[in-house]
Amino acid sequence: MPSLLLLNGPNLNLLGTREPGVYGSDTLADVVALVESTAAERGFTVTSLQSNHEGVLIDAVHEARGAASGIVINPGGLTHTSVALRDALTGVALPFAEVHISDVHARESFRHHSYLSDVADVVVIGEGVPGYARAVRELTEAIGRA
Ligand code: CA2
Repeated sequence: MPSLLLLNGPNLNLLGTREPGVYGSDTLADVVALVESTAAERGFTVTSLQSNHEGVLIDAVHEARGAASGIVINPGGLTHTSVALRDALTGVALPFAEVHISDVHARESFRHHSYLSDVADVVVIGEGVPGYARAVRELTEAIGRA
């Protein structure tokens, strides 16, 4: 069965514990369950990783080559800083979806730029945790068309 890699970046392990006004009350476990069930409807399995470390996320992107058909990633704050994560994603040339729970464009100006969006196949911003399900649906559609 084809598979997706779900990556969540720094601080997303805190989901559901703080800042419910910004990120809602769902936990990271809820995110993983939603992505797994949405992917299963499309015939995909999911491997999931959350890390607070840029290099761990980059290694996971590299290891996805040959193992996954696509990547769903919420890079957290690395969205706004990491050329290295962008290079990893373009380097493996797997289709990927960038997800942000909050509406980054309605927040501080330093959150308005993403190093990933212009090379992402799918971008979902500001739809809360349900945005991960849309990302899976659109990414699996794109993989099916490729
Ligand atoms: O909206 C998103 O999903 C973000 O990627 C979340 C990042 C933030 O740096 C981006 O600008 C937008 C932060 C993730 C931190 O998540 C927390 C969740 C609950 C409590 C504290 C942090």
